[in-house]
Formats: sequence, structure tokens, C-alpha cells
Amino acid sequence: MNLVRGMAGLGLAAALMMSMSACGSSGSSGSDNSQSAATAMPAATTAAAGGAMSGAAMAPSDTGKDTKMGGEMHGRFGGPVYTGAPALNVTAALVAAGGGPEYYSTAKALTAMVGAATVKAEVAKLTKQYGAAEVGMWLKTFDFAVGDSLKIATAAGVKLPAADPKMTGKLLATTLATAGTAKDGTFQIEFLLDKAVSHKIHVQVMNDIDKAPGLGKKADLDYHMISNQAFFDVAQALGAKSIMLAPLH
Ligand SMILES: [Cu+2]
Repeated sequence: MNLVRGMAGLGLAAALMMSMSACGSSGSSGSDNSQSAATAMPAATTAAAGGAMSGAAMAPSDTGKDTKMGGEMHGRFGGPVYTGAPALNVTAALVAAGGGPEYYSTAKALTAMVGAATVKAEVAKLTKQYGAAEVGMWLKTFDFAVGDSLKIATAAGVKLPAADPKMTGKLLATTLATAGTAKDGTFQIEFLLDKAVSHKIHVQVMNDIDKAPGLGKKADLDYHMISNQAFFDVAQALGAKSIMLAPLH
């Protein structure tokens, strides 16, 4: 929380400095170059200040590693790190909802959980918010992440338990949203992924996404950013109104 405020403060300070330097350059010289710089600056300043003040407080970021914040370890995309054993029964239920280990599809899993109409509306909402290419990449990266997690787990001799036949639909969606909610009430995909596959495998999967042809660091960032928003939206739609939206969204 303090860091969030601190970052917002830094953003404002930077915006102030930019507007000051913009004023300075327009006053000190009359050449065409500095004139265009001066007129270009206020727009950038407005965007920076708006970003800093818009609740979310900071630009999306990837710290690249676990970081200690307020005495607690946080994942590279935010949210507390969970180092306990993974809830593989829930993971198995998600994989089953998505068509099983070999044919897993996040779009299919979402549809199985909340229904085609809700998924269609949510994809349209996310497309407006992030862009069609980004939403497509989000699903592709999510699919890769699940497949890669299973590959790593299998190689380590970990077997998914059979999916609980009762853990389907809205119960599964609510279980996932609740499992990913940190003690400050915020849904954090980082926290959910730690619980789904273990922190160690989750970190390895992120490193794999960053290196994978056709994916990479932007896809990884978008995967976390859009997941935070999508799970929050779905939780809201299912009536879990107390769950809050992560700063990274
Ligand atoms: Cu992650």
C-alpha cells in the first residue's frame, strides 16, 4: 500500500517535472524545435498525471522476480507469494473443465464455468479494454501456461488427482476466484497460480512464457494483467462482490 502511494507520488513528481521543463523550454527559446517540444509535452504530462491518479495508481509492471514488500514476499506481477502445497484437486477440475490435459482450452474452461453468454460478454468487454490481439494472446498464453505446468509437473513425477465431479461450473469459478484472493481482499492471479501449481512451477512457467517463440515478456505481462481483470469481473458476475481488483489490470 505504501509502495503504491509512493509510486503514485513519483508519477506525480515526474509529471510536475515534465510540465516545469515544458514551460522552461517554451520560455527560453523561440525556435521551431523547442516550440513543438513544448506543445507536445502537456499532452504527455496529462497522460502521466491521469495514470498516476486513476486509482490503479501505477503503470502495469513486471518486477522480474519475487520482491519483499511490507515484510511479505510478492510475485513479479504483484500479490503475495504462496509457498504451501498446491491444491491439485482444484487444478484438476479446471483442466477437466477445459477439455482435459491433452486438449485443454481456457476458452472452453471459462464457458464450462460461467456459460457461453457470460464469456461472450466478458470477451467483448476485455476486447474493448485491451484490444482483440491482446485478448487472443491472453487465451493463448493461458493455454500454454496450463500445458507447460502439466508438463513440468509430470516430469517431476507429480500426478494430477482425478477431478472432483462436483467441482464444476460456478462452484469451480468461485473456488478459483476465492483461492486467488489475498488477505487484503484483492484477487491476484499470481496468488492463484501459486496455489494451483506451486510457486516453483508457476515461476518456471513464467520464465518459459518469456522465452517461448510467439509469446514473450509482453504476453506474460498481459496474461497476468488481463487475468486479474477477468477473474475479478467473473467474481463480480457470480456475486462475490467483496473481491477487489488488483492494481495490475
Ligand atoms: Cu505469474
